[in-house]
Amino acid sequence: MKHTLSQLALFGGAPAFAEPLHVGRPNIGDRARLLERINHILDERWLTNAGPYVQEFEERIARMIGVKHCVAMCNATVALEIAIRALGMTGEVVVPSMTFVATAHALQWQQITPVFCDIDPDTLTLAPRRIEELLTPRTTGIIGVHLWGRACDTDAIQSLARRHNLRVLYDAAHAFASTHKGKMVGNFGDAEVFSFHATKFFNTLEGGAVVTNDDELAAKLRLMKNFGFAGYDNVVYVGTNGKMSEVSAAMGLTGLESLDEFIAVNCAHYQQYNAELAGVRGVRVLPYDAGERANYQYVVLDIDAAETGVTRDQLLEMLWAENVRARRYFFPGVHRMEPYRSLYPMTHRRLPVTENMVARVLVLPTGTAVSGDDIRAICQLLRLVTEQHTEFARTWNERQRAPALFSVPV
Ligand code: T4K
Repeated sequence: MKHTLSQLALFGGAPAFAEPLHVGRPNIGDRARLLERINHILDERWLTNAGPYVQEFEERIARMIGVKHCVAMCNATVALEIAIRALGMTGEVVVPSMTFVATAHALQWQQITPVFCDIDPDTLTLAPRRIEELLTPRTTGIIGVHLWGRACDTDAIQSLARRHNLRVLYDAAHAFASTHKGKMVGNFGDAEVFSFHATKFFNTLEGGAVVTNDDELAAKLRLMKNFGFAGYDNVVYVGTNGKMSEVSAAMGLTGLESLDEFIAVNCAHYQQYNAELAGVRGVRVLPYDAGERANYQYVVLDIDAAETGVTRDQLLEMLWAENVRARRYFFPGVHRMEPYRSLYPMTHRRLPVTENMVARVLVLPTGTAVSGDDIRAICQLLRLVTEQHTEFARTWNERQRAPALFSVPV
């Protein structure tokens, strides 16, 4: 535990952690059970192409979510691309900029214009009243992102979509196993996409899925993720290769057996962060809706620099020096990344809430690789710096004039 500013690694002290503490450290389920499944895959010599584990995985997910169809894929980015195409989205699609770049890339990759829409300051998801003013005759759909597991305003988006005859897809990469309005996420819009990437609280190494209650759409998705094959030698669509492998499905089936445990650990960590940071001025842990079931996979701080006396980026740099690899998801906003900032250079003008939030958020490590002691030490660092912010700022400025001991590789 550090109690004085001179102990900070930024100012010459030893880092609080000997090894880097990551935000996206994977949760690993029962290793013996996983290896047993992998051995079975090798024994059977059935490695991919809708093998038995993928089928079982899809059935398990569909049952758990309460949807008619789960189509497992190789990752969520390809799943988004395929869902966008299967839904017939073309022209322009409204999407938030406060998201991982993959949401917009999945559109641009298919020559569809992502029309960036601002977010609601409370939910940080698409602001429905901002969507309407962006609609043009070329608009064919809306992609909402359930950011950090908090669901979009699905009612407002649905009624807007109905009025304007638009398709609705949700990027639910962060919201697996969460509920919204008492229903499992996966049941909203025309379809929803999950990510099971290594950094998600539940992973299939790489992986993703599209879930839907639409039979016709599901059939199309299945064809499209398998080159458009409707049977041997019979291709009926232009398709791609979006298939999940058997090893990924084995990882998924094994992880599902520990899902409740992963969520319980995330929830305990989230509560500990909340308790330890209570009373730290200008630092707010973004809340989860207590009335819903959440996966608690992201611990996101909202830093009000006017209150803390230090900026989000100063806190980030301080933490990295201590070997805490906190992240600024999703700085600087997709609209400020290429190719979007060159293609649509004025977009930032209509995204004031997004522009404000990307400068304030800080995502902290959680998951089964993080301990209660780790969290206590991280919170103590934040408390120390914010309580002594005047002295911190003075030492920081002196350090700026001296050769840097450490800098965040951004
Ligand atoms: N939509 C949304 C809203 C998303 O957030 C994402 C992905 C997608 C769509 C697309 O889903 P996928 O196509 O990936 O299924 C990471 C993940 O790669 C990405 O999946 C995720 N969102 C995003 C939020 O985070 P990076 O560029 O930050 O990854 P990276 O390599 O910096 O890893 C993050 C941290 O995790 C590092 O501190 C290291 C640690 N890590 C990472 C890996 C891969 C580990 O400890 N072990 C590992 O195996 O994007």
